[in-house]
Parts: sequence; C-alpha cells; structure tokens
Amino acid sequence: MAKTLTQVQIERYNQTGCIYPIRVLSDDDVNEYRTQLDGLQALNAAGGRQSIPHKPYLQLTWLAELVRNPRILDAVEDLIGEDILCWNANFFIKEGRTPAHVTWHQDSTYFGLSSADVVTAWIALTDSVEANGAMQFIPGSHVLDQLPHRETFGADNLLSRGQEIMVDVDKAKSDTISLKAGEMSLHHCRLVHNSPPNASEHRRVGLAVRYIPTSIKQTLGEDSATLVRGQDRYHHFSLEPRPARDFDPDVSESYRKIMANNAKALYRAPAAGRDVSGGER
Ligand SMILES: O=C(O)CCC(=O)C(=O)O
Repeated sequence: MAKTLTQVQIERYNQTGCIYPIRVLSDDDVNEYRTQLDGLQALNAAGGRQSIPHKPYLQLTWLAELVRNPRILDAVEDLIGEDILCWNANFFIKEGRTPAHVTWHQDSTYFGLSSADVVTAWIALTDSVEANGAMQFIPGSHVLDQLPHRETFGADNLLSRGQEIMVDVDKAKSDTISLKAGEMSLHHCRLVHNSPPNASEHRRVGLAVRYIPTSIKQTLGEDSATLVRGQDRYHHFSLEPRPARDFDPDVSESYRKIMANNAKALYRAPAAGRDVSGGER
C-alpha cells in the first residue's frame, strides 16, 4: 500500500516519467533553507570559492536533514521501495536574467548505475515556473533506452559536461514543471528534460536529490551513498557518514575518500582543464 502518493500519481509517474507538484516543505522550512543557502554562498564568495561542495549533504547538517525529509522519502518509497539510498544531490541555481540553462538530456548518461530505477526529487526553494526557467520534459520519454549524447561544455550550461541529446527533441510535446517554493517534482533518470535560461527578475533555486534502491550497483568502480531509509541488504555502496556539524572535521577524511572514488567513477575522461567538482549532473 502506498504511503503518500495516490494510485493516480503512481500511474502518472509510470506513464509520463514525472509527477508534480508534491508539497514537502512548509514556508518556514523554505525560509530556513534559503537562509542557510545564502549564508553558504556568502561564505564561498568571501573565500573566493564559487561552488557548493559536491554531495553537500555530507558536509552540511541542514542538507543532511533535507535529504532525509520523511515527506520526500514517503513519496520516493512509493516509487522505488522502502530501502533507499541517497546517491547524490546538486543545487541548480539560476539568478534572474542570466543565461544559465540545462540542455536536453537524460540524467542516466553518466551515472554508471546498473538500473534505471533512479528517482530525482527536485525540491523547489523558490517558485520555479516558465518565466524563471523551470524544467521542461517530454512525457513518456523515460521508457526510451539510453540515448546518445554529445558533450558541449557550454559555459552557461549547468551540466558538468554540457551533455546534450544527439537526436531531435520534439519540443512541441514538452510540458513545464511548475512548482511553488516548498513543492517537489519526482522524475525518472531516463526522462528527456531540459531547462531554459531565466529571463525574469526572480532567482530560481532547486535541489535535485538522486535516490536509488539499495539493490542497484555502480558499474564504474567503487562508490558510496547514504542510507536514508530502511536497510541495506546488498552492500553495493559504502555507506556514508552523517555530519554532526557543518564541515565536521571528524568526517573530513572519509569525505575526501568518497570524493576521490566518486570522481574516478564519474569522470573517466573529463576534458582537460575542466573543473568538474560541481557533480555528476
Ligand atoms: O534544475 C534544472 O534546471 C535542471 C535539473 C536537472 O536537469 C535534473 O535535476 O536532472
């Protein structure tokens, strides 16, 4: 029996590869998380560092809490079962009137995972609508196999390699995922999706969290993940520690190892000079 999604939502996910909107955060939660994010970005700017740490929920307690949010996990459980790993999470931030965008792609392109049973919870920390560059997707495209992608490394592309599907996408068939701050969408890792630049005055911020069932394997080498619900009976991934405080020195050594393995698996052949610290996106 489903925990939170209705049968109609589950069927829609199976048919289209994406469901939304699902309310998961209160307005107070959103304000709190946005304040935390602003603080982190101010800290980065002061230190001359541009990027948010990779797998940021291993470094920041508020994100360790967010990826374990029971409302998110209840919905994810309804799609992939009760034993759930959080494999990764990345912010997708588009400031107002900036060219940042995401080309048409399938998330699975560089994941190296043994199955496409991967759900992304895209959690809106601001409204995300057509005007500020919300995600768009092709309903039903998740049933396609892995499609060929080219690497564009476009400067304004938020994807790590600027990966882009090499076949024509029929944009006339696309839908826009409109979300209010505090709502999420859930999408399948084979779903063909993109997001255009933010032409509005208003910032658009989302956190994309990748959840997998414990039965999945990483085919590209050693990898790690965080057990966020249930039990791990398979031990395919090293389990990651939860930080007790932000940038917890007690987990810094394990964090360094996790990052090294992750980079080996995910960036087998990064373009020379390319900073890929932003994640597997
Ligand atoms: O947030 C965006 O604009 C794109 C996000 C995305 O491609 C993803 O979550 O897989």
